[in-house]
Amino acid sequence: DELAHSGPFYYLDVLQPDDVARLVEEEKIDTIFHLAGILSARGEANPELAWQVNIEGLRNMLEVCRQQHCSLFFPSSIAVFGPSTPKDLTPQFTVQRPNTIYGITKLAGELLCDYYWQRYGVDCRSLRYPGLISAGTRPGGGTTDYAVDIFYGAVQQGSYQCYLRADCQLDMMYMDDACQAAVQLMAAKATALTVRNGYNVTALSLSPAQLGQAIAKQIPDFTMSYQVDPIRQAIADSWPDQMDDHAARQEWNWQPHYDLNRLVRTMLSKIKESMES
Ligand code: VAH
Repeated sequence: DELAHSGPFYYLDVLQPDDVARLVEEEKIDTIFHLAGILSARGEANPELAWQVNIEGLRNMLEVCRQQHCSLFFPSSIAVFGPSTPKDLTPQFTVQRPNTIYGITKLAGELLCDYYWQRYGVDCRSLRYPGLISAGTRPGGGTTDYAVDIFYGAVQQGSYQCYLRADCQLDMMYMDDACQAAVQLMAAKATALTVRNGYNVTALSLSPAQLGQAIAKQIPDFTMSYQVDPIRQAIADSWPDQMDDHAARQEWNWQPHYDLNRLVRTMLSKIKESMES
């Protein structure tokens, strides 16, 4: 509701480029943060939809940006890496053979953005996000969603049953850091950037057990149990344990501000607040 009343608000379908182009012209948009996408677990359940929204939707945005000289922010993901990618300190440039339709669409999206930059000079910029943790909206269809749902379980039931293994290490980031990184990247001098397909960015490398222990420090009676979902576990196992994001830190001063304890305290207080209102 807050977002809807924070400025002009329109419903758009990213698969209807003419509507997008008309709005860009009417509202004199100069930068598009293109966040519409089908996430990993939901994509595996509906690959056709994931391809349509994630690729056709992106291509439509790139065409609008090319024709109307807008800049484009494209959210890539750790999902662009696959089982053959080095898992520890995953390099900025390395093997990318994702085996999920979501990862394939994000990798193709990165290459499409790079192409529009090289071929047409469209100012495309992108971040390879880790799992994002936010109290603003409930997650939908991601593999890293456990890292959000666990907080609701902790506040509402004092317990959480996790669908990933206790030791499943994944990169994570609090949403405020994710938004800050996107705005900072789009504000950076173009001459400072050497990467146009997607910067590695991360804040925390976390397992469900580590997250549960940090929550238990704030809610002593909190308990965790595990019921592994083989589909989402297989997706998570194909992703890095921890990315190397030194390129982002060096080229445009990326720096997370939420460590694990601050993230846990903030999430618990925001969720308790939303329950009371
Ligand atoms: C997902 N949260 O789980 C998304 C993300 C790092 C994964 O792209 O699908």
